[in-house]
Amino acid sequence: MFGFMETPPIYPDQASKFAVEYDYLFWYMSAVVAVGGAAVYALLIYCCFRFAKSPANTRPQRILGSNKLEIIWTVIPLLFFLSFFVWGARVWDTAIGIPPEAARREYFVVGKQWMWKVQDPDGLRQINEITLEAGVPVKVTGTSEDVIHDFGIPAFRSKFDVVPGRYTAAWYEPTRPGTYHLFCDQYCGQGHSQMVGKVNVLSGADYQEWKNGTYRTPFVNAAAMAGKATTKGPLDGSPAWRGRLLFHKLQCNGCHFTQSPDDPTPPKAPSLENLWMTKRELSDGRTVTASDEYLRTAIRNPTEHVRSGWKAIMPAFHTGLATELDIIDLTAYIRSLKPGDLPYRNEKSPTPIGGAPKASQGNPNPPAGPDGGKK
Ligand code: HEC
Ligand SMILES: [Cu+2]
Repeated sequence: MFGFMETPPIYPDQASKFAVEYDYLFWYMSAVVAVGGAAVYALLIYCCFRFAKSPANTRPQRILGSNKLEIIWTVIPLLFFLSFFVWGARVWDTAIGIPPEAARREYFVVGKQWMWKVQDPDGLRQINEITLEAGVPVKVTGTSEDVIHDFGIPAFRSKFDVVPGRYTAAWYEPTRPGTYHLFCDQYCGQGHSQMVGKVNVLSGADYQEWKNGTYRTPFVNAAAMAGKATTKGPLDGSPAWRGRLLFHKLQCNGCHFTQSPDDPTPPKAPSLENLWMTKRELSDGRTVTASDEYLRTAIRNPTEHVRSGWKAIMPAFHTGLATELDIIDLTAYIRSLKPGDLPYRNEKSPTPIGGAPKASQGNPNPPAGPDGGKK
């Protein structure tokens, strides 16, 4: 209905199963209150005129109660209030009763002045961001490192307090892919208003890419609207992230690197950005597609296909140096590389989430808070 960064709408998106259920109750209560209120005011205005002082009638008649009226105006509202109670209790029951299939996919969130740290069921970590698969129910368990915060997602009609010293939980079944607001809904100090983030709901295929660390977000956000790149490094814990560790450990960036502004050395090897599934021209005249198979051979046995215009100086990384699982991780990392992602030559260790800026661009999401979110 509304873009992510536009003025928050009065009526937020309905992006979870529960949101729909909740809204029915909300509109039912609003309708009853509106109709009831209108009836009371209509009666009030009617009586003002009907029983107004007039020359013919200066003293109103004395009325000494009416059991019929008393019963009507007690029982009818009571029935409505009881319907609020029964319906409300059922919706509440849905909200707090975590179904077993949701409990099997448990996310952890930790609130901290003033940021959200999120870890998904497979250990991938994000800051001020939670990524969910559409149609898959999940449980979210939370706690706090300092004061009481509240993990609130209006599009899911869900919020729950995270409390230092104990675990609290909620569950969602997101229904619509998209990006939604995440708020801290409990005033928690000076930086409270900056304790906001994004909820990314991805469809199945995109979600798998995301898990590998190779998914690049087309999510609409401030940076995208300003025409700036929205890319980020792979997620901590993902195959691509492990691949990045190996890329440094095996010193691939001794040859494949981004030329840094304060180091004139030109790269000794082709850039690996935007490489996956593109056509590669080889020195023997063939043109091949850079599939996973191609990448594996390029690492295991580089002389089998040498890029035209480059010397065959790349060492073969045999099984003693890189296991098959290592190659899968390296491949995931290469697949994830978009312009600006290839590290500098002298870059030693990869940057963890919420950490230092990347090689070629400033950190698009500077962590909030005076401590720079380093903890
Ligand atoms: C000594 C320098 C050097 C090192 C170290 C090195 N490479 Fe290479 N690499 C090259 C050169 C030069 C080429 C281009 C010639 C060729 O295709 O063999 C290349 C080609 C590649 C290609 C194919 C690129 C394309 O454009 O199709 C991939 C993929 C690759 N390297 C990955 C890696 C990985 C992963 C590592 C670390 C495990 C690594 N390289 C380490 C020099 C190096
Ligand atoms: Cu907070």
